[in-house]
Formats: sequence, C-alpha cells, structure tokens
Amino acid sequence: MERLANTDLGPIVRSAVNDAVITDVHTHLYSPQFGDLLLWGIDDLLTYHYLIAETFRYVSIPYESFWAMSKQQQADLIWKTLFVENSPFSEACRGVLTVLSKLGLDVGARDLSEYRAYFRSKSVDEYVDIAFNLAGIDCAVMTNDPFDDAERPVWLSCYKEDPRFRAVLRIDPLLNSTQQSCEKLRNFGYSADPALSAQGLSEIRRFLEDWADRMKPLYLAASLPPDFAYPEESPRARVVRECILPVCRDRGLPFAMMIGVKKLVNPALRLAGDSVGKSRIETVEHLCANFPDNKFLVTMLARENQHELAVAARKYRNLMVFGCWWFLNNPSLVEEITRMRCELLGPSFIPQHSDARVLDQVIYKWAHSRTIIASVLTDKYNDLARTGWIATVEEIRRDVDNLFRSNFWRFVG
Ligand code: FIX
Ligand code: ZN
Repeated sequence: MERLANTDLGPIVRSAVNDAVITDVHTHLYSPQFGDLLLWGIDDLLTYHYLIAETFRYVSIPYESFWAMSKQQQADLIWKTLFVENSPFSEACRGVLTVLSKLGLDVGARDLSEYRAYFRSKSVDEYVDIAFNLAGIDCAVMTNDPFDDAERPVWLSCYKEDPRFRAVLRIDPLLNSTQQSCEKLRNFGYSADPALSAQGLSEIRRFLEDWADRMKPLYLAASLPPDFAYPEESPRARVVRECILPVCRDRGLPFAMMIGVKKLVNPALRLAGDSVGKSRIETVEHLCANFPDNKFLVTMLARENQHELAVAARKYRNLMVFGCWWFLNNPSLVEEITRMRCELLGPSFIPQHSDARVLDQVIYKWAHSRTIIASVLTDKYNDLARTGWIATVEEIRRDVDNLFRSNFWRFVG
C-alpha cells in the first residue's frame, strides 16, 4: 500500500486540464459581425468596469469628469492609478498582465505605448483566433439582448452564424421592469399590456418564440435580484410561469437564472455600480421541484448561497450549477467553491465561465481558472489513489472534458 500512498496524479491532471478544450458558457462577447459591440485590446481591457470601480477607490475626481474622458484618457488614468501608483495584485489587474504575458509582450517594460502598438497591428478577426487559441476555448456563448438598441438591428438585418459564438436570449427587462418592457414590446409590434392579460401574456410568448427562432439560443437567461421569489403574486412571477417556462419547455431550452445582483447601488459608477446580496434558495428549489420538465442553469452571486445551491443540485437533476460568478471569480473563492462542489456533486457541474466582456479576458480568466481547478482535481484524484482507486489517464480526461464542455452540451441538449 506504500506505493499507493505516494501516487501523485498531479502531472496527469494538470496536463488534462491544460489540454482541455473549453466551452465558455456565459460571456458578454460578440462575434465580429456586431462591430464595436465586441470589445478588445488594451484600452478596452483597462476600462473594464471592474477596474473602473477599483480606480475610484483612489481618485477623487467627480464621476462625471471620468465619464467625459476619452477611452484612452480613462485607460491612462486607470493604468497610472492601479498599475503604477499601486501594485496590480487585484484579480482584475493581474488579469491584464496575464493577457499581456500570454501574448508574449514585455510585461516588465511596463510600457503602455508598446502594448497599444501591438493591438494596433492586429485586426479583430485575427485577434479572435489568437484569443480563443490562447484561452483554449472552442466556443464563446454570448449574451444577446433583443431590447438593446445597438444589438437588435444586427439580428434584424444581416446576422450570419459564426460557429465560434453561440447565442443566448437574455430577457432581464421582461422580468425586472415588466411594465416598462411591455411598452417596448408594443413598439416592436407585440400587443403586450402592463396588466398582463391573457392576450398580453400570449404576445410576450410570441415575442420569445420569434426571437428564439431568430437567434437559435442555447438557453434563455436573466439576472435576478436577491429577493427574486417564486411563487409570488408579481408581474415577474407571472411572466416566468406563463411565458418563459412554457417556451423553454416546448423548445427543450434551459432557463438560466443568475441570482443575487443588487443593481446600481452606486449609480454614478454605471456598469460598475452593481453589488451582491444573499438570495433565496427556496425559489430555486420550488422552480426545480414544480417544473420537472424544465431545465435550470443556475449561478448565484453571494458566497453565502454556494453551499445550499450545491445541495439543491443533489436534489434536482434538472438543475445544473455553473460558474464562480463575478465577485466570486477570485482565486480564493474559486478554490473554495470548486472544492465544495467536487465533494458534493462529483464531476456533475460546470465549474466556471469567464463572463468576459472584453475578448482578451478569456485568455486570463481561463488561465487563472485552469490553475485552480487543476489543483483541486489533483487533490481529489490523489485522495482516491490513497484508497487504491487510481484513476486512469482516460478517466481523468473524460471527467475534465465533462466539467469543461460536455456537461453543458448534454444539458442544453
Ligand atoms: O448579468 C450579468 O450577466 C453579469 O455578469 C454582468 O451584468 C456583470 O456586469 C459582469 O459582467 C460580471 O462579471
Ligand atoms: Zn455576465
């Protein structure tokens, strides 16, 4: 048994994780056809809303002065504040440096003009392939919002599918500002009424059906506040019950619920102004239990919800837990959450998504996550080995493929 006690499967596990082709199940990226909606390059990296929030911890300029700056001026201020005047060891700052390093640029030179010159030498189409190859992803799942005035025209005119990018029908306004969204629906030609009459609900379903036909989404999605409750007598609950769940069920589409966002606790920070709140796991349990023909992809934003969410996934096979979302996507919490999920769920979950808003971010978000997930899996396989159960290379690569892509593709059907 001595031999078994010394079995270290770490090199095999790290090789399997580093070689794994990943499907990135939730991003804010767009295929190049969407033009400027696809953000990429050093100035978009530096003006990521995570870094804007961190910069305002140091600078005292009025928020509006910052928003009046050009993107390059904002990036200069962020670089000076977070990288030069302070050490960039926050996760979002470190990520920028990981990207530059993986691109082969001289991070030690600390020369922003050199980095800008590199990106000026690239076209977006070639850079998509560079970023995807360095990140090791085969597909980025988008977040597509038919209520977005910049995005909608692309879908209505010229969209041609790009296999590297798959669509998701994101419908936050329908759930979080139902009355106002009914007015927009009427402008789109759907006679939805704020009273949510039977006819109005039917028109909301028709809207969802039309956009599902147009986008061919892998799932429907919404981000939801901490107090999201079901059942509940509210417009939101009625739209979920009468519109979203029937359309998803009839099409075999999961409904992705991203729960726990406190929107704009500091409105002056704009996209950077959202925060986190502890949510009600009973809502997830009730929906999974009472709609067994629906599939639910769920991620929750509060650290405090992670254990009960993993336990809920043990109870409901129509629940797939995914990602260490947003404020949880930091090494210490990715490690804690992934370790707990492995112990409660085995390989039957989706450990991570990038949530990338800037194309380059897939490079660092996946590099950082692979390292942590490989470390956790190494411990798990070594724990098995100490019992005499030594996982083979094929079994480890099978499990890693399930975690990083096949669990998702099987679940979305
Ligand atoms: O609702 C979402 O999809 C969130 O991920 C975003 O709103 C958020 O700004 C983000 O990008 C977090 O990483
Ligand atoms: Zn997101």
